[in-house]
Amino acid sequence: MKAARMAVARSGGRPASISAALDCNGKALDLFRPQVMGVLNVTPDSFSDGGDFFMPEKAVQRALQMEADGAALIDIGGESTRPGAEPVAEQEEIARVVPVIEALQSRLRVPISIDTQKPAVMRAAVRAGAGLINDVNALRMPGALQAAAECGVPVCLMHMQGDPRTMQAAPQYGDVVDEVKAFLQQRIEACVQGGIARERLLLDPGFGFGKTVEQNLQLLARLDEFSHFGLPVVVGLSRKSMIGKLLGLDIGERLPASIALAMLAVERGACLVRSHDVAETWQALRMSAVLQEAGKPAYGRSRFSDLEKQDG
Ligand code: 7PM
Repeated sequence: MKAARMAVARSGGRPASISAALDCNGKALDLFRPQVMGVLNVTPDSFSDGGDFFMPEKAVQRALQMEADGAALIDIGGESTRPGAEPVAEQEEIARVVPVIEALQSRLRVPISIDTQKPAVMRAAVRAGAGLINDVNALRMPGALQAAAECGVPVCLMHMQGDPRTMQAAPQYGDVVDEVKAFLQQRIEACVQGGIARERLLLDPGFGFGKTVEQNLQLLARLDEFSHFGLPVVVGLSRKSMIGKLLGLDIGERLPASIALAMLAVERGACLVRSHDVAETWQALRMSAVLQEAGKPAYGRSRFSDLEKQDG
């Protein structure tokens, strides 16, 4: 499947939405309706799973469960990007992710994304079967853009101000939405210049990566503006600290607000939602898809007959 795609449709005053299937190293990522990207941390220090899934076999079981729960993509990360986190050595990161990708590649129908900033990890992961590069650093590490171009898989470009060690110290912007858009525009241009087709790019405003709560809220309130690039918009809001700060909730208490934020993002044009809680998030997004479909002329509905059949 070539990246023949992209009907950017405007309907009924809603933000532009993307209709596309992306070729991820031979596996299709269906973006015809909002989808869930399931988070699989393979770090010993991961904030949300306490390292429970650091054992390869546990990680494999968790990924298969996420696929069964409705994930369209499994995002594997071997380096914590937690604010204040120390970088992980390249060989250590490869040793964490590659065995898990190799074990999963033939057992998963859905593609795997590799959450990394490092060119050597990108190459090793894609060789092992990963089908998408999810880089919170938007391919700014030396050699990363060339590595991604040579890997030939789609790339999610995320905005981050500063680096994970220091980014939450004192984030500063003029207009945060305008600056994040300008950054992504520059990165799109750098990618196209470097041999990555525009059609292979996805965009993410990077909630929580060098942003205050107020700046995160601005980005979500105006998320529809990111659809104007005509590329799929990805969001990661699951369990993030803005929920804790706004509502006074600990990490284990943030699922309802995470689902609400996922829905609000989809309403504003997001088509891929990164989540730790796949079953719950997918249930919510399916309702969004059903309602979206109900607003279309009757002849356009057949595509969603499978959604109706899953009832029960
Ligand atoms: C601590 C704080 C640990 C935050 C991990 C995180 C995103 C991502 C992450 C995102 C994309 C998390 C984050 N967040 N990739 N990777 N977008 N594309 O909440 O927002 O898992 S790490």
